[in-house]
Amino acid sequence: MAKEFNIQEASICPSTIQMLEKAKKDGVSLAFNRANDMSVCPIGSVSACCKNCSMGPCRLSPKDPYGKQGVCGATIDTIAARNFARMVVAGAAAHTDHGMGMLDCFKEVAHGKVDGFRIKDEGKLKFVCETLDIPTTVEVDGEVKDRDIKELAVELAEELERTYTQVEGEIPFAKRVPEKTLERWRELGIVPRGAMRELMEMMHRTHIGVDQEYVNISRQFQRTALSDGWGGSMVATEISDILFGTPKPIQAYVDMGCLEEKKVNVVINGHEPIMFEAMIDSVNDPKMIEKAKAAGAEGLNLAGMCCSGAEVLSRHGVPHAGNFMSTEALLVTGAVDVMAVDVQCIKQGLSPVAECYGTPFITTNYRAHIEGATHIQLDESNPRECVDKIVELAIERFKNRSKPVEIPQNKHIGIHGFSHESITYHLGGTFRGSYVPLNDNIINGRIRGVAGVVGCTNPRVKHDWVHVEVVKELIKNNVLVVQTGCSTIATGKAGLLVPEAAKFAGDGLAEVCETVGIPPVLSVGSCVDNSRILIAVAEMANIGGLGEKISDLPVAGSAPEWMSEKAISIGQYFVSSGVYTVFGASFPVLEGTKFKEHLFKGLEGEVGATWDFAADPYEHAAKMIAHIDKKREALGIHEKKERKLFDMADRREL
Ligand code: NFS
Repeated sequence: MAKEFNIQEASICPSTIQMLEKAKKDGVSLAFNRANDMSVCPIGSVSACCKNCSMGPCRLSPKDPYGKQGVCGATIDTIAARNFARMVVAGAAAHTDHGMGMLDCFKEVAHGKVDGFRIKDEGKLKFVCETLDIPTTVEVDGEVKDRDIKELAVELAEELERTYTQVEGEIPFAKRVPEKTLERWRELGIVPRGAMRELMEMMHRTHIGVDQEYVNISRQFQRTALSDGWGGSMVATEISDILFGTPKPIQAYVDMGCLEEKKVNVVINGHEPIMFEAMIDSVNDPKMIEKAKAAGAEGLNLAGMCCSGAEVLSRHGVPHAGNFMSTEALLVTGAVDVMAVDVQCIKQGLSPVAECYGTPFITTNYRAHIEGATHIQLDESNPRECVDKIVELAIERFKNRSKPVEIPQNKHIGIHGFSHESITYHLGGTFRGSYVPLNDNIINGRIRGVAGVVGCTNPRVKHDWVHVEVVKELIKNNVLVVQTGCSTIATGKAGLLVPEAAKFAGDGLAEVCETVGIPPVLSVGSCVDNSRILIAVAEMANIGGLGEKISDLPVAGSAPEWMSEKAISIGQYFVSSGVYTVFGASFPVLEGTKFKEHLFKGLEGEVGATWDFAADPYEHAAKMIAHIDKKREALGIHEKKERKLFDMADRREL
């Protein structure tokens, strides 16, 4: 019999709760209800089963993990390490395929084959070229001239393609890894070659009868995860910046109150920015606005969800309607006139919910069809054709709205769009833009350390609550927080992304925030933009004063409500880069096994950082703070030193 479901305990998001109540009245079931009705498998949840061949599937006993082996003789450590490795592969593949898609689009743009897009940020193009030793100037008759932008773009695309395809040698962005960290990776043999090779080799090694020693398996899944963080994800971020503009701090709204009853509401959910960027053009096209008005609407209203939404929220300030666990709930408003999706984190459950509320549900990417959805393929050389059709369907639905509309009236302003470049500017000013002031404030103790809090939401925990409590604890203890994806939306709804949130911060962090005018929690974009956090920590290590390796820094990572395989890949590339990382919700490896011990302790001896786990948000934050303090002590900066804090006026004077 199904367990009773307590809606009030499911989330701290008032909009999501309101829509769960409405869904109940409407007789509609959402992922929250399905999670309540489905018990977690006690064997699968700790990775004590293997279905890699047909001699099984084999189930070991979580109570006595070494009491039994699989039919082939595989031990719990081999089985759990192989399962973990395959999670890394799936997550890394998602990010690298996304990055490769962006690169394909960039190549077409560079060769002038796409009408809809152009190189928007030439400065960023040059910057990326410079970091990869691609010359941006040329000497002609003794005179130094800038190289042609198109020529640079073609050369950069060719260089970045190695991130995926190269058979031997280090991926291009390995050049951005601090020297001492890179040296360690070389000693361990985990500097990634092309992602395709790493993913292929990892799948091979987890096949029945190949790699059956968990430490050796873990070397390859570290290499695979690094090919995501410093490879596929980083390419996705950098190319998106070049094509669509590098984010700068911008005010924008989050939450379901972004929907407007009298306008045609177009909602985009997914991950790649290409369709979303074309949609921005479409909803701003006077012809399309006219069509909406002719249908009786006041205009067109565009909102994002999940990571697609987080990316354009950061880049352009497009309102964001909710994170992963609010996607079905948003449809329950009856106000969504179309939901268009591309790839990743798109629940199949959206399809029947959309049908209940008469909302056209449109897939646009050949990789991701969904039963019950209408597929309109996006052609990158002419993206407007697809998105204009989607807007027309939305206008049609608006005209014939037959379901009652109930929009939760909640929306929250916040500052989004902190990129590595804008953090440099904000903390250092244009005149001496660098991470020196950040490092200085860490050394003098005003800022205790930096934490990246990222990742999904998950119906197995109280939605948004763990994110918000972890972040509040961190800032209260003077830890500056940087955020991406669903986590940013949770804290945005809690009002933590405004400078006034400094009142929740400890004295030192509050003073820095007030002086430079930033919130204590910085929103840096989508999940692939976790690469921005890697670039930031690399820069902190390179600037000096806080050790030489990333693992020397007083920093920590966290995914409090993770659920996807991408989160495991992200966690692993954070750890292998040298960032101690705590996961919440659950951890997919059995307690008391040698493999778990390796992830939680053994990796310290390899890469200087480990995984950790705490479901309780306060314990979770306490572990991160304790780690930051341990690093401060090792650096000899645990005693507070007074230093002059430079404000804008001081900087001008300088
Ligand atoms: Ni990332 Fe999880 Fe998905 Fe984005 Fe949200 S669920 S790992 S945060 S939308 S990718």
